[in-house]
This record gives sequence, C-alpha cells and structure tokens, in this order.
Amino acid sequence: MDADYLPFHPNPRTPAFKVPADAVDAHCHVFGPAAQFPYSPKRKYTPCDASKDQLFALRDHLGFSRNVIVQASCHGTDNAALIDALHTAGELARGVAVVDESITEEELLTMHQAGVRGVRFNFVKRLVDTTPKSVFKNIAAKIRPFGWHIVVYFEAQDLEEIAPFLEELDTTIVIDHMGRPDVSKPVDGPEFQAFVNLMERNPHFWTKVSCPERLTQTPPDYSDVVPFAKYLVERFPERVLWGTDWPHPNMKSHTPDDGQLVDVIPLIAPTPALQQALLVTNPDKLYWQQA
Ligand code: 0GY
Repeated sequence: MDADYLPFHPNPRTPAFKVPADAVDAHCHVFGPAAQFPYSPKRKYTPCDASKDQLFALRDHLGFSRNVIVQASCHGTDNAALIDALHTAGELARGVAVVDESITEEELLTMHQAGVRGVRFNFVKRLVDTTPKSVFKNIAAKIRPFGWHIVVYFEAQDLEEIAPFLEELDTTIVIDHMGRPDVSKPVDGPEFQAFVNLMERNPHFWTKVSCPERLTQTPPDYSDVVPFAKYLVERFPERVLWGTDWPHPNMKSHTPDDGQLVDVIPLIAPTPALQQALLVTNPDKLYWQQA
C-alpha cells in the first residue's frame, strides 16, 4: 500500500436510510488480495487490499442486495480478482471489466458467463496512460455482439474534448461520478449544463450520481454535492445509478463512512419512486435484464 494511501473505513455506521428490497450498489471494487491477485505493474497507485468477502459483508451491513463490481486501474487489464468475486456472488453481482484490444470473442464470452456486462474506458490521466481512441473503438466493436455497455471515467475539464468521441460510439454509455463536476460552480452554470446537455441529447447516456466524498469541497459534509446529484436524478430518473465507490481508492481529504454515503441517497432521490428507480429498476435493467 502507498505510504499516503487512506484505507477504507473499518467500521461504517448503520445507515438511517433503509434502501428498497433488491437494491444495487452499482459502483464498487475489489482490490487483491495482492498475494492471490497481484496488482498491475503499470498501476499508478498501490491500494489497501479490499477483498470480495469484505465487499459482501459491507453490502449486507448497508442493507443492499447486489453489487456491480468495476475493474479498477490498479489491476490493469487482468480481471482475475473481479471474475473470482463474480463467481462467488453468482446472481448477486455483475461486473464491468477493463480489456485491451487483443481480447478475443472467446475471452469475452467467458467473462459474459461470469457476469460481466460492460467495459470501462478510463480517461483520467492520474490513473492510466492515455489510450488511443482507435483502441477504444476496436474494443467497442468487439463488445457490441454481447450487448454490453461502456462505462467512462473522465474529469469535467476533459468533457469538451471527449464528448464528440463518446457520441460517435453507438452503444449505451454510463458516465462515472456525474462527469466529476466542480461543485463550487453553480448547477445552472455553463459547465454543469454542458454535461446536462450531453445527457439530454443522447438518450442512451446514463450517469452514476456517486462520489460526493470525492467531489465535495467541504469534507466530510457532502451538502455541496447534493444539488448536482438531485438535479440529475430528477431530470433523468431512468438513466441514473448509485454506488458507494468502496473501497474509495485515492482519497486524500478523509476516509468516507459508507453508512453516511447511504444517508445521502434520500437527499438526492427524495421520493420512494425515485429511490426505486435509482437503486433497483435502473441497475436491474442495465445489468440483470441483459441476457
Ligand atoms: C473510482 C475512482 C478512482 C479510481 C479508479 O480505476 C481506478 O483506479 O476508478 C479515482 O481515483 O478517482 O471510481 O474508483
């Protein structure tokens, strides 16, 4: 583990908010354990191990029923820890992998059978070396027959450059963490509205209203992030997902309490109908209803 790496919270509180039956934590990771699943030699950080058993214990503690486990950059394109977790979870988890363009149809099929339903394209420069767009296009073509979607991670300042490329991809796109807005700027200001407009003109674009702990400028108070997430939940109720982001890689400001993160949900999705869509219907459609 890196010297300045903050491990995940050892004892998150029990949330006051009771999530609906069959709720999905649609953004979380497993890290290692390194002795069994070594980290990538190309990684930009070395995390604290965070095993599948710890993830599933957290799921139960928070009241969730299912997980979508997303391959993180520290494991590169070796999805072994992810696939192992999916095998253990069976119907209780689905996965998003990171692959390179040499991936074969047979390998994709094996991943599909394990529960993978998407790939992640990471554009965040502190996390990965730049991948040529031609590589992403080749991967997009290879996953199309499987009906998978593409999860994209970028920061707000890169939206303008990346948006035309995303709009060319003829596939469902899921944008991580609301496109990482600068929450010191207004919700109705030009920057966040550029993201909203991208969602508006592309009905096949979804977003995760996740990561208040990363976006806040007033940790551990997340109230500055709430208006952004609430806006998206109310405007695009059928195209939003929510996740803990456990075990919260690369946090610098504080160690988030996952119970506190769950208690943000009723603030961003104030009605039972919005909560049901965000936590059950939407992730179920994207990850469990695809054959
Ligand atoms: C996240 C956020 C981060 C890391 C990764 O793949 C990763 O390593 O996604 C981050 O550092 O912002 O979604 O887990």
